[in-house]
Amino acid sequence: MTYWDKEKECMPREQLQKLQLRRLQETVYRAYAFVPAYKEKMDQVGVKPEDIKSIEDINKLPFTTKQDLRDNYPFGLFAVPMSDVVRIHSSSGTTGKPTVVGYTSKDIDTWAELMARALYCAGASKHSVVQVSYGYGLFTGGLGAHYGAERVGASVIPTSGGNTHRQIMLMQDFETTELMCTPSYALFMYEVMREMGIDPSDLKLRAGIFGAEPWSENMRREIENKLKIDAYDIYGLSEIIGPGVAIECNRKAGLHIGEDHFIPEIIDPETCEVLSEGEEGELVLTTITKEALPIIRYRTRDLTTLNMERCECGRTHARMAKVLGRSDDMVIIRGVNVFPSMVESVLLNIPGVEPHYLLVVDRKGNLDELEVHVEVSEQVFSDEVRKMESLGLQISKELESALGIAVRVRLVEHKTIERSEGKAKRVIDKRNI
Ligand code: DLL
Repeated sequence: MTYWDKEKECMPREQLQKLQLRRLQETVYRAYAFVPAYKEKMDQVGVKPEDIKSIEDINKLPFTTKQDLRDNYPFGLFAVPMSDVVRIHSSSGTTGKPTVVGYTSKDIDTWAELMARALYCAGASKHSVVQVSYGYGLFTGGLGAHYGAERVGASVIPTSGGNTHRQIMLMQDFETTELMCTPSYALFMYEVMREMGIDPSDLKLRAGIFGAEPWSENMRREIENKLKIDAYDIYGLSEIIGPGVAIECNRKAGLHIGEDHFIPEIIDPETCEVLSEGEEGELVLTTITKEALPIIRYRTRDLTTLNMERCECGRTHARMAKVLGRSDDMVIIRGVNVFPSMVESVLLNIPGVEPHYLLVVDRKGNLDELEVHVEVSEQVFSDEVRKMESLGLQISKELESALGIAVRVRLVEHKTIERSEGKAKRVIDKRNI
C-alpha cells in the first residue's frame, strides 16, 4: 500500500486527536478574535476560547449554517484582511445571494495537498493523465481538482464542463487515464461516446473520481460497467474548502475524511443532539487549519454515518458513508421522506431502464402526488405497448414497495430527460408550499 502522506493518513488516533485539539483551539481563538459574528455567537452561549480544553468540548460551540454566510455576505466571516486573500469562490445557490468563500495562499496550498492526497488515494500518480471536467470558475470543482492533479504530478487536461464531443475527442487523443466530473456527466459522456461510435474499452480510461452530487451504489455499478472503469466517490463543499474533504480508497468502504484538517460530527438534524458512531444523521464539520474562512461546526445538511475504525487500507481517519441525500433535497410526500437516490437505486435494478430520471411532485386538491419520469432504452420504447405497460407497472410496484407511497410512473423516450454537465437536477416540486 502506498500513501501520499503516510504520517498524516495513518496517524494513530490518539496522536491525531492531540493534533486536532491543538488546531481546534487555535482556530477558535482566531475566529473569536477576528470575526465579530463568531464572537457574538460564542458570547451569546457564554463560551470563551479557553473553554475548549478537550476535543469533546467542541460541542460547547455554536453551529454555523449557510444562513450565517448569507447574513455576512460577502466577506463578513473572513478572519484575515482582504490583502491576504488570494482566491474567492462561491456556490451557486438557487435563491438569493451566493455563498462566498475565500482562501489565503496557505489555504490554497492545504487544499491542493488534500486533493493530491485524494487523487493518489484513488490511484492517480505522476504517470496519470487527468481530465478535469468539473466546471472551472466560481464553482470549486474545477480549480480544486486541477491544483491537486498538478501537485500529484499528473498531466492535467483542464477541459472544464461542456462541449462533450470535444471532451471525448481529447480523452481519446490525449489518452486520459482519470476522469473527474459529476457522476451524471460521466453517464452523459458515455452516451455521447456511443453516438460517436467509440467503445470505452478502447480508451485508456482507468478510473473516475466523481462527486458534487449524490449517487447510489447502483449508479456506481452502472458507470463502472458502461465506461469500463473504477469509480471513486469524492466529497466536499465550498464552505469547508471544496472537493477533497473526503475520498474513497480502493476498498470503497466509506470516504476517508481529512481529519488532520477537519473535525467531523454527526447530529440529529431535528434536535441537534450529537449522535454516536454509526448512527445516521447530519454531518457537521469544523475546519481546523483554514486561515481565511475558519468554519466552526458547519451544518452541511448532508446525511451520513461515521466509522472511526482503522480501514483495511491502513488509513486511520474517520470514514463517512456515501452521502445519499441532503436533508433539504428530501421531498416529503404525504408525510413520507423520499430521496431521489432511493428512486435511483430501485430504477437501476430493473433491466431496460436507463439511469436518467426525474421526480415530479405536485399537489392535487389536498393530496401530494409523485410522478417519476423514467427513461427506457430505445429498444424497450419501440416494443409493443403491452410490454411498455407491464414495465411501467413493474417499476411503479417496485418503487411503491421501496418508498411506501403510491407512485405514478411515466416512461419516456431515450434522451428526453435533460442531461447535465454539472450537478443533475432530479426533482421538480410544483407544490406551492
Ligand atoms: O460540490 C464540491 C465538490 C466538487 C465536491 C467536486 C466533489 C467534487 P458545493 O457546490 O458547495 O461544493 O456543494 C456541496 O454537494 O454539501 C453535498 O450536498 C453535495 N456533494 C458534494 N460531493 C458529494 C458526494 C461541491 N460525493 C454539496 N456525494 C454538499 C453526495 C455530494 N453529495
